[in-house]
Amino acid sequence: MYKLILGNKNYSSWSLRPWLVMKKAKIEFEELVIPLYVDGYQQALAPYSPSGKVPVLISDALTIWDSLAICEYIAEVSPLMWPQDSQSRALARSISHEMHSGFSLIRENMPMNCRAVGRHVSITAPIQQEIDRIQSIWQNCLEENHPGPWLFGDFSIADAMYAPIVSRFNTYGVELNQTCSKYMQHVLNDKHMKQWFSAAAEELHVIELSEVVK
Ligand SMILES: N[C@@H](CCC(=O)N[C@@H](CS)C(=O)NCC(=O)O)C(=O)O
Repeated sequence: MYKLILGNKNYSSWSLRPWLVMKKAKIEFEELVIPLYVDGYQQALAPYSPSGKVPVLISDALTIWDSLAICEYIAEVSPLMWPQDSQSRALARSISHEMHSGFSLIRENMPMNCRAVGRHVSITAPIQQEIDRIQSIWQNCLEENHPGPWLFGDFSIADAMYAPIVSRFNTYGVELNQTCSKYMQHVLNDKHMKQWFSAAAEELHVIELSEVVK
């Protein structure tokens, strides 16, 4: 049995990614949510997480940390989680790694806050550049893999990597072109995303830093 250690569903964007991949791969797992940035959270994480961060996947003697490493492990168990064609797979990996290692301004200035809508932050030119880059990534994938509905036709890890961005764009009312808005709506209406959002809405913890509007 797998056990996935997560942060608050409302705020933990890294946790959402492997959770969604495991749901789509139809893998059964137990969840443990450890509320972050409350007294004692580091001690609560310590027995599970070698890095002191979430997410972590535990299976018997195996411990895997870091969102993308967990997604890659799931793709070994369930190969349909990456596109089947090698060129598409390479592109899906490129955009997933670009997400994993980049977009620091969006991350910093537009924290994921699943239950919040109608929030506003000032979109500086460098933030807009990151938004434009994401829009162009989505646009290229969606045109290439028309009619979708996911970035590569069927769901892949790339969609999971960008799912928290969809949530952020929804929270902060980021306007996108028609193709990308349609993709956003598809992700927001996905049954597993809705499950995550419902659980996030029921959480009581508030991380003040993620509630600040700049
Ligand atoms: N590169 C890591 C980032 C993990 C990460 O930063 N997780 C945050 C929550 S979203 C965390 O555990 N924060 C707690 C802390 O830094 O003390 C991944 O992809 O999993």
